[in-house]
Amino acid sequence: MKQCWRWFGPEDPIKLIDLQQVGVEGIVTALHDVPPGEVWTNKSILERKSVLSTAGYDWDVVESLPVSEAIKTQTGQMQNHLAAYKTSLRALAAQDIKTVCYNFMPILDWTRTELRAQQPHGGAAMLFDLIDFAVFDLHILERSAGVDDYSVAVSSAAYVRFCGMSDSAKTLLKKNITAGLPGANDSWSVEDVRLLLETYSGITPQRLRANLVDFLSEVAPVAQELGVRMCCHPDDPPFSLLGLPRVMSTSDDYGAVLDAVDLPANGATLCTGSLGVAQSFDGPAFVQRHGPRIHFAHLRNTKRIIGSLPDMPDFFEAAHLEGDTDMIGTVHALMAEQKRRCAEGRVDWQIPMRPDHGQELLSDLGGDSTPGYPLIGRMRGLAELRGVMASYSYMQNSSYAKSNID
Ligand code: DNO
Repeated sequence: MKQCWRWFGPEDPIKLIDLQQVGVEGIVTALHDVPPGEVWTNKSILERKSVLSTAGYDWDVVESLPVSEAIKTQTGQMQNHLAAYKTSLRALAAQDIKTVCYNFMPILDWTRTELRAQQPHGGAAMLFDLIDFAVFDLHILERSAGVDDYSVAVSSAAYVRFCGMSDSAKTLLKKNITAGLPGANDSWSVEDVRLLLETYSGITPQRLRANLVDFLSEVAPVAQELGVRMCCHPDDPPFSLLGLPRVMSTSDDYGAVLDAVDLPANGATLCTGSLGVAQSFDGPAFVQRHGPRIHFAHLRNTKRIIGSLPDMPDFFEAAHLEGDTDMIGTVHALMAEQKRRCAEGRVDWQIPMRPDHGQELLSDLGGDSTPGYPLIGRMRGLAELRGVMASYSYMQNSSYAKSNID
């Protein structure tokens, strides 16, 4: 797989040129300053491309070309936003940038309650705790329908925790949860979040899925013609929060959406960290089922916390080879998929991957990296994943392995 790295653009505290030392082969980035629904111009794409090429890199994957809320809810400026989306795809394809990731999560992108939870080894990791989340939902946001979404045990524990929380702890919790909102650097007020939630009243999961299929029916044929591979990122975490619908949480969700618009351009981003929070997730089986349509892989591991609820588990972001996901099996399955594509003569045989997220380790601690995206933690993740890939190739190709290793 092509060993890529997410870089947030010139504002990223990690310098592109340093990534050569990390062994990074390709870059995943986006024009984060362009609001969803607006066109990515040729000029801005070219500018970013030339910054990358000065450091010796191609722009391998766009993550993300965001889908606006108007498209997700089919309201307001939807038609203009769809037109802008297609224009941006054409501009990207004209620069030979052909892999485009997006997600269809309402309002929230990823959600965690702690961004830097101390780990026994001294580093820090992102974490989701349902009771903290319920404190935010029931007592900070005061969402009235929230009471129906939690068991009595969770609601009571949330009440007790809220009563014992200092004002600064409440502010930090709000900040951590809203870090996954669009434009996360702005400060979101509780009122802003309430207004956003209202835009989804009456949108059931069935309706949201239909809206996703409508979006793909419009856009995937254009992508197909341009040779662009679109790849939908799963819900993170893979269950409903704040009463919002979620429709890309399981392998079956992917099956339904990939079948509904049956074009190679309508593909998947396999994010093992997001999907892997669900107990039912089976990484190698996901690759076996959807392999030809996986255009991008986010390799990350999570560990469910023992004793938490099976359907809405607490979890933390584990080291890449240490969580609940069978990472080695998943990487092997992806490598086998590449081999299959080569045999088929597919030009896009190589799957771009990136070490998704990383724990904060050593000199990452106390630094200013984007939550989940520290240098050393991701470098450790990439090094471990590279080892798995290298040993797979070795076992496949070396004559020594063939004759001496069972
Ligand atoms: C979290 C990421 C997500 C993902 C987008 C894709 O760190 O995996 O933000 O990039 O949801 O659209």
